[in-house]
Amino acid sequence: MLNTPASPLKFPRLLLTGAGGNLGQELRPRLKVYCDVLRVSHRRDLGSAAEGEEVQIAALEDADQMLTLLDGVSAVVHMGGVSTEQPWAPILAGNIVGMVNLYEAARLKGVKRIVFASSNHVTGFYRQDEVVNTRMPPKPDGFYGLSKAFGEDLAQLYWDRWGIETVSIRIGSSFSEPRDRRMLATYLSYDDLERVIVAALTAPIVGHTIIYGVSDNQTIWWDNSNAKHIGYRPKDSSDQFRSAVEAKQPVIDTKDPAAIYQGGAFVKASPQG
Ligand code: 15L
Repeated sequence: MLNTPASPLKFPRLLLTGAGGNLGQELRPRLKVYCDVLRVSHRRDLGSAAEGEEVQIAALEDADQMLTLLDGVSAVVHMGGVSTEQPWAPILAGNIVGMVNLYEAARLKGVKRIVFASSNHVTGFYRQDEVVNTRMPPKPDGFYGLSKAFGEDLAQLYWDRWGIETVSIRIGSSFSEPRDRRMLATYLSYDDLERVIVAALTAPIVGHTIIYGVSDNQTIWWDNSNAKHIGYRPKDSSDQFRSAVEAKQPVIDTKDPAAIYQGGAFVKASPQG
């Protein structure tokens, strides 16, 4: 966790969706410092509220629950929804219907800033020998990446039409450490995850901005130069893990699609589970 003093911009009530997921659990204690009240939500029980928290159970595909969830909220960090390749039905419910419900609720309740956990899998079918910037067309590597591309387009629509601002963060691989050779390029430390989210929440003007959530790794496939106005400066890197990862995985099969494309194993995952 960052040793951050009180944020210059403190939200009266910040909503964190998907608070029970892997990254949601990591962010829950970290985001508290940036708001007076942190409302945490998930589709299942989250336990009792800590000091300064409100716990609210809500399913993304339930429009009424989402409307209640957004009531009185100043900004949203949307980590909810399906976060891996899965059959179409759960992706449709969580990432398509759920996104529409979230943005409709934001419009009806007057919420003006959303930070959307998009994914690098929006561009997973670019090759690992290409550097992709945020204005290049999407090349999703499965239903999951496709649903995140939809989420970004939806965010653009709600900005153009209703002035709701979004930063879509195409998160790389946010774990405690990189797990394989691919993640040496895609790694996002938890502290840098917090940094990019806080920058996205607090940048004064964002419209709809797309940014890759990635640490300052030696090898990198993503160019964030179109998103410099967000003010995100990664401070961590996968480099300290490089020799251990390379020793664990000394050989790469360069004919394997997982080694050719940026999405890694996602490009081969069966959408039917
Ligand atoms: C993602 O979008 C997933 O949510 C996460 O589980 C990782 O697999 C990550 O991408 C990745 O690309 O490593």
